[in-house]
Amino acid sequence: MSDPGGLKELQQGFEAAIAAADSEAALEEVRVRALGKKGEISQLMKGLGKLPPEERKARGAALNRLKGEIGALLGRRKQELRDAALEERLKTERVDVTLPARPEAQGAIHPVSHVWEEVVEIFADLGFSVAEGPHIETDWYNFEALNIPPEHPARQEHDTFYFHKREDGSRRVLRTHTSPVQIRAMETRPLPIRVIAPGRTFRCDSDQTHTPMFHQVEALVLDESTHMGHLKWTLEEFCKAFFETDNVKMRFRASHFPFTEPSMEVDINCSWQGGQVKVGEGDDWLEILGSGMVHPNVIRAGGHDPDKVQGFAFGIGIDRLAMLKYGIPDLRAFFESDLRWLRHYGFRALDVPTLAGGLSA
Ligand code: 2U9
Repeated sequence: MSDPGGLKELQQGFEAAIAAADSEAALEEVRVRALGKKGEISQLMKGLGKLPPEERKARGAALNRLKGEIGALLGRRKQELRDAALEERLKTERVDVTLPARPEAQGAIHPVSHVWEEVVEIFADLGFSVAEGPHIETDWYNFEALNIPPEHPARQEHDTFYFHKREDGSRRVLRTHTSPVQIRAMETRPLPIRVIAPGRTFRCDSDQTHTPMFHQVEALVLDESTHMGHLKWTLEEFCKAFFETDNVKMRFRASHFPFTEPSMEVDINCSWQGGQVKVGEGDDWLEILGSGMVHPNVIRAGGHDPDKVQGFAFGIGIDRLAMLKYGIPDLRAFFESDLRWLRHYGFRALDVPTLAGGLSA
């Protein structure tokens, strides 16, 4: 084939330069020299217009072919250089996945979060699902539906945080217990209902054993035939699993709550040695929760017929459970965000409680 205007030589020159380019930057220089706006091939193409028509066609076709071939070569070489660079990085940046975790990882899971997860794990195993609701509640969900009318003495005991009155005279509250969540579950879920509601609760109270924000888990079981035997069994299973002992003894004491009838407070046996409480041994008693059969008025408020359905409920303080299980003496330290405290009482991020792996392991 003829080589009008020495294109072959030009092509060979660029081919050599492409092959010799040992970095993407060097290759880019070659591309600019050949195909850039002022590059040699571009310049030749610009000169086509000055040629007589009979030469222009053949020359144009040859230049186009050259442009295509050089472009393809540049592309291939670019990929080669990239592959080689990646290969080099993979060789030098190898990670040894068997190395221990870096020592500077210092986060810790708060004991309340850990106990929260333990409790959820235990009740999930017993067939309960988790229900959630808003922290800001109406008077209806926080009080009225729970059989606590406006003048009821329990309103005082709840030390409620109130919001400003609205135009219609109503005022919202920060929920004083998680019970409104169960009312909402009764309104929306089909029977049988088996839910727990773990969450933050708020009361205007602060001393050695009370903080304005604290954590509760409450439970509700509702269907046509649930009775107090089911309640006792559920609580026994919970205590055995949570305190990781089969020996725990329970004592039910008659009590009073507006939302349950009959109502019982539950104590477990414990011993005190050197100021430390041990659950499941000894003859002392420790109150850990309140419970009862759901009051007919509450069943009605939740949209059900108390002549047809019945059930039980109970409430436990999560912060108190954490203190008992992990020997933490002062409740107020829970919410002071002191890193030294958290390092001492916190859990490692990978110690997720599971029943199979041991809850507190
Ligand atoms: C519905 C019906 C009944 C929830 C209950 C208790 C007893 C109770 C306290 C324990 C420790 C709160 O954190 S604590 O101070 N709770 O004693 N709670 S029965 O009863 C309900 C809730 C919702 C619809």
